[in-house]
Amino acid sequence: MASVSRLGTAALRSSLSFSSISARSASFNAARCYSSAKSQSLKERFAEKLPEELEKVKKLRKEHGSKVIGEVTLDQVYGGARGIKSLVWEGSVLDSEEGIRFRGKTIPECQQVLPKAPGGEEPLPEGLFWLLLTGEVPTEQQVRNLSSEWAARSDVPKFIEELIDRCPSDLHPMAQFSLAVTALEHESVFAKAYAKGINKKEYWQYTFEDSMDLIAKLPTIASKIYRNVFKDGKVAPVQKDKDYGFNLANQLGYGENKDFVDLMRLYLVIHSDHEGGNVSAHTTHLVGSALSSPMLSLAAGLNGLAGPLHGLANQEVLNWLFKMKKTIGNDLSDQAITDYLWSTLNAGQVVPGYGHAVLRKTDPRYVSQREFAQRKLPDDPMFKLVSQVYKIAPKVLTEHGKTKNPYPNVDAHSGVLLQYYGLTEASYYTVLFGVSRALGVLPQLIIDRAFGAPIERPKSFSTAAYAKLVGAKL
Ligand code: CMX
Repeated sequence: MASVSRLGTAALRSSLSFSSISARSASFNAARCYSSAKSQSLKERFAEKLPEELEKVKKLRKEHGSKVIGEVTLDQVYGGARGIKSLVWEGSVLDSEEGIRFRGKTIPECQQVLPKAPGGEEPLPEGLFWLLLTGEVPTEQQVRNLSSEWAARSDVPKFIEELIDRCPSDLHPMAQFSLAVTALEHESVFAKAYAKGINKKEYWQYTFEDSMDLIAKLPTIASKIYRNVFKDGKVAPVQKDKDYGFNLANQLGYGENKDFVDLMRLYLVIHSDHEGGNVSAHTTHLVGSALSSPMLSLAAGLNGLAGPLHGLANQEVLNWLFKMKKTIGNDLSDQAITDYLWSTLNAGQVVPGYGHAVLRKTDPRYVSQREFAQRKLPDDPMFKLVSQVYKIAPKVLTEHGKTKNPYPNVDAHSGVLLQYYGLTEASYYTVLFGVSRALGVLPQLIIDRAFGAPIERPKSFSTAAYAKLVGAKL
């Protein structure tokens, strides 16, 4: 509802008494002027829908709040909480057979209905962000306005650039990324307003502003890290009339290549959200539940994404493929690949890019990247290698008999696409995943604050206490 949004803006303005906030008002005003275009802004649309969404939850809880929705076994408790229903995540739901749906839409459906850049073939991440936050497909105009708004908010404080400059080049890019996002706390309007004292009902509005600022600044921060560690340290300025995916590609240094720009758009869309239980999403949500700012919450999530069993797997996949190539040379025969897979498994290591905690089929995010490769780089030798592994690995992993899902996940494919376009530095890949993940976890953080989600606090027991609970003697 526009009136809620106006109220929020007024409340926001009245709280802008800190010097660091007022220094940013120019960027806020710039952002506001884009949303004053005829179509409703994202914040206005979210505010308008909010009372209805709150009412749905209230009704559901009033009528069914005491219903039992599952049981928990001791094995689940010791098994990483697999399958325990205990989180609310509005943006996406993951089906073990079908894969991810963003607000009910599959990846191919999103590719079809979300607005594209002029001349572009892939959906714009701006549209996905809108969809995740509101549940609605935005108009072309709304997406263009969002591109402009993010570009208008993109300036990165000088001290953040200096902080990145001071990092040793052998500090992992994900550690640099997390450090820079943490330091953006300095810009958090949520943290400043909270310190001053605000009504709970306004939390989401400050969370929204922080999330928009944060997302807007990520391409420059991510590119600064890339250019510092691997190139000449120089980063192109954000082009204010261009979309988010273009700017990320361009700031990395690959804006000239139209296909790479489109790949970035696709990449940002498909890596964004994978429901709430994965480490990066859950961590962001958990830390946010303590009312830590979006900056601190996202940074915590990024630290989880940096683990090799999660987002870092895309780096691991590429390194693993190169090691394989070194061992088997040009022999891509079924036998050579089978032998290499077994050598990995017999060494007690996981096959990176394969398996999933929820999925039991090939990840549709893998499929969309494979289809991109089939269209754009069908003869690339690394793509051929990835395809050959896809043919063999599920059989070997099934025979190995441990993993519940012998099929590839998103990380099994992303690296070879980036390699093809010249972005060969595998240790950087998870940073791109992190930029995308922000687009998925921040909408939920805004929703959490709008819904008044409480601080999260599941119950733990010691082994002795569990034994007592199940009537066992140890
Ligand atoms: N290679 C070898 N063994 C595997 C395996 C793989 N790719 N995937 C699972 N297993 C093993 C597990 O290590 C586990 O072994 P133990 O019983 O000895 O501990 C067993 O199979 C059962 O695991 P699971 O229930 O099938 O899988 P989990 O839910 O525990 O773990 C995941 C899921 C993704 C961590 C795991 O499949 C894995 O380590 N895959 C490789 C790393 C990877 O690709 N991660 C990226 C996931 C996507 C993302 O988050 O970005």
